[in-house]
Amino acid sequence: MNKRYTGLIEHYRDRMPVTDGTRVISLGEGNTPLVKLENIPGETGKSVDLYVKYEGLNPTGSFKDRGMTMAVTRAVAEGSRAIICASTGNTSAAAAAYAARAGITAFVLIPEGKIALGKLAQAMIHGAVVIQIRGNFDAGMALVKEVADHAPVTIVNSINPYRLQGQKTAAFEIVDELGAAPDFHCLPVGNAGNITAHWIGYSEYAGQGTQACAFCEGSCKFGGKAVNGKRPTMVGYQASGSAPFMRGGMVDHPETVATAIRIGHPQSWDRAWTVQKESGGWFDECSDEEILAAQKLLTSREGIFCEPASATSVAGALRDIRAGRIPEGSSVVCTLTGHGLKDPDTAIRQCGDDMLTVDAELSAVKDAILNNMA
Ligand code: AN7
Repeated sequence: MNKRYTGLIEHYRDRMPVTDGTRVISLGEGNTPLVKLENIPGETGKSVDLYVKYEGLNPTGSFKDRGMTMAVTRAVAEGSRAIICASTGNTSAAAAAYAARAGITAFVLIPEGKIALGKLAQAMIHGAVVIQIRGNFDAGMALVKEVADHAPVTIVNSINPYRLQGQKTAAFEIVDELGAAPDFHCLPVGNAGNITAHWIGYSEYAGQGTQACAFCEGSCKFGGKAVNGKRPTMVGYQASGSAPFMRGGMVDHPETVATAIRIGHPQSWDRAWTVQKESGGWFDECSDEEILAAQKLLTSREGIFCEPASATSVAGALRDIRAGRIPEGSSVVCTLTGHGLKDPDTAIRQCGDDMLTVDAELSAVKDAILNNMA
């Protein structure tokens, strides 16, 4: 039977916190491609099956749509007229779009001058009330938590537990496609909500509880039957200038070219350590140079354009594959959390003056071609 795909809540309805009458706020999010890399693995000199989950192909261009469809659906069901978030950019883009769809107001707090151009454009064009603060994401997050006690607004940052319930579906999709969880799942880590959500999803599909889940008391509250007992080793990579999980404590002045993960006070700190312990995984860090090199490698060798923060997962995974920490023969999934078009400035800056300008004449264009054949 031909059934239209109408988003992840409908697709995984029996595993989601909705009831029959719930009005679902969806833009058709989820169901993103799991692309097997063909050219990059060979460069490591090791044999691995390396996949990327291309979350940039969600409706607003990042994985945040998975959490936002669930959080906004619940906010509307509970009668909320306004949502609020602090954001490094992608959460604000998703909040703005889903609020527009629902007919409610989105307030977004963003760090002045530190969000990528595409994300700012999204928040503005969808009609969110954009509040730039003279401070970073962590300061914005603290303010959002405070102001929610003084105004009728629902917080849709990932401290809202429904966000992670939406985001857990990315793990379901991977198991549905591969038949079982991969050996390793690598993600970029900022607030650590997404690595937690993936572990919740893998655990639910494995028929196991996890202490990382706000709803889970030994077994999943929304869970249907177990699908496959295998769970992956979870690996989280941070940008070196914003790596509290490597420093063992909060970082007060985070810096990185990957502005999406310019976060020093992760909101899911305890949960992420639980994920690390339960899965037997680890955290590591990548320099800005490694992150940008991985972004360039994915675009130029595989045709896949992700934003810098997303490339952190591949930068880290390639290093751990080369070093053997991820052993040969493993299956590895790296989440590419956001689309490259989110941050055109950084992409163009990466390429320097890699452009030819010639006269509008046949001979000039012909020369440009013949002088530049691979
Ligand atoms: C592309 O938008 O926190 O570890 O405010 O946009 O779940 O925080 C973004 C986070 C990775 C980190 N990749 O995920 C926000 C925000 C991209 C992101 C992360 C973010 P978490």
